[in-house]
Amino acid sequence: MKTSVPEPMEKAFSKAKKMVETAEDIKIYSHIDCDGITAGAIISTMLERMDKEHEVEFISLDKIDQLKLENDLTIFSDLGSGQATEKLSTSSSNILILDHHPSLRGRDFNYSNIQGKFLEINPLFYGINGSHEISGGGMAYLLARKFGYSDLSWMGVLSGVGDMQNSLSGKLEGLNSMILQESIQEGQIKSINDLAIYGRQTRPLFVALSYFGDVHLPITNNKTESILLLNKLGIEKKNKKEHRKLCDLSSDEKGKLFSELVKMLSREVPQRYIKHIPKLVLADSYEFLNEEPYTPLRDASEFSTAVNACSRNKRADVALNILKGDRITALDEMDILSKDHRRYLAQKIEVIENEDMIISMENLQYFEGNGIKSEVIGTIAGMILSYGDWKKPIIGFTQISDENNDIKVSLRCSRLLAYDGIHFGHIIRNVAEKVGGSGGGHSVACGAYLPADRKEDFLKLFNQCLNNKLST
Ligand SMILES: [Mn+2]
Repeated sequence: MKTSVPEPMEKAFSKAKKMVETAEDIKIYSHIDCDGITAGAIISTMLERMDKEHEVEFISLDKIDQLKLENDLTIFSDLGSGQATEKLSTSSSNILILDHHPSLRGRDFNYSNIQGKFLEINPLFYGINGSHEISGGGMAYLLARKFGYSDLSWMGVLSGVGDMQNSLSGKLEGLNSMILQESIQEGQIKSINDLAIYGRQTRPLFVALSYFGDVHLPITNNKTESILLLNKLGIEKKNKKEHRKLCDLSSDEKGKLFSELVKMLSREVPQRYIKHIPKLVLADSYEFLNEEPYTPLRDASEFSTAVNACSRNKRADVALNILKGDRITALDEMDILSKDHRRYLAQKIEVIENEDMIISMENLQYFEGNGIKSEVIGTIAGMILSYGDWKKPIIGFTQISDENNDIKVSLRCSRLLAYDGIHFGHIIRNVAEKVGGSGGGHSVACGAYLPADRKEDFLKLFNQCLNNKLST
């Protein structure tokens, strides 16, 4: 795995730098998710420092085909590789793509028919994996770094975490780790090997523990059991009046909790998964030292959730302002959006759970998300997994939007299934294509779009594909 930028890739970034320097005005289209918004923030901050006229717009992938390019330079960030962006080129508008998703063109594409300048930089062209070695924000940072802005590296780290690039190994690897090191050198981040429990800075520990969901444990969705566990280990629940958070624990206390979680997990999982247990419990955490302790901005993983809360409520602008430094107005707005977001998720999950809406098939389980906003169907699938059978993947369905009754599908599963060698991102792509849709994504978190009437076929095929693949 490469932990420095290969020479030919550096050269491509040098060309990109020139394109930026010579452009009069620049438009940035970036993906509307945590990675894409952070990428947009990096590029926008960079251009602002250079006094370059520019505008950032966050879009979803299906909007790209209809774009009309009017600026000297258009930068596609965290998207553009998987779309026919070369068709948008005109003689007066140059295109720069900084993406990490699979490219339709590849490195040897013949650009001779394209009128303007067209430069696509994609890690896959240089043998670098785009799902765990570098994110869209990472690619944006590699450009900013060419201009000497290594203080933007913390956003490169945030985008890697937001894109779940560290989710399987528990740490940032490859070029992500290079970006992390630069950020540590800048004094912006502290990285520690930590317990893999979400909510380090803001959730009372017993609440955080109750969300442990990769494998169903007695503490899962059970705050009483979580409190009992802490009592048993002699871990204080409060500092004076405040509930303690994971970040308050001593390494001795974390050690006790680690051993206990490993013990509990060993009781629950089939033999062939046992060797993977430590990976479920340990992960590096990234703390932003310039942010206030006990706020969601202090921890990379909580920060990325807050950015997602904005984007899923179509308020990417709020997240952008925070990333660019607003800690006053935008922070209040983000707070409200996050609360609304959590409330919305909790309500939907309660309905699914109370009305027994999880339907089990031989190799998978699914639920009908009728009415759930398509932006959050994945988040809900991930949360609902802990109420179902963790040994099978869970699939959620919902309508794409009020105007479009095609189906959005999201799949989530325990990381144990991925450690066991299953890549659901690949499976869902194949199955979706067979029923006239499209799909893809990570091994444990992926999705697809399907024609409105093909849900049953999709389920049947998917279930068949998994025959003999899961441990029971
Ligand atoms: Mn991305």
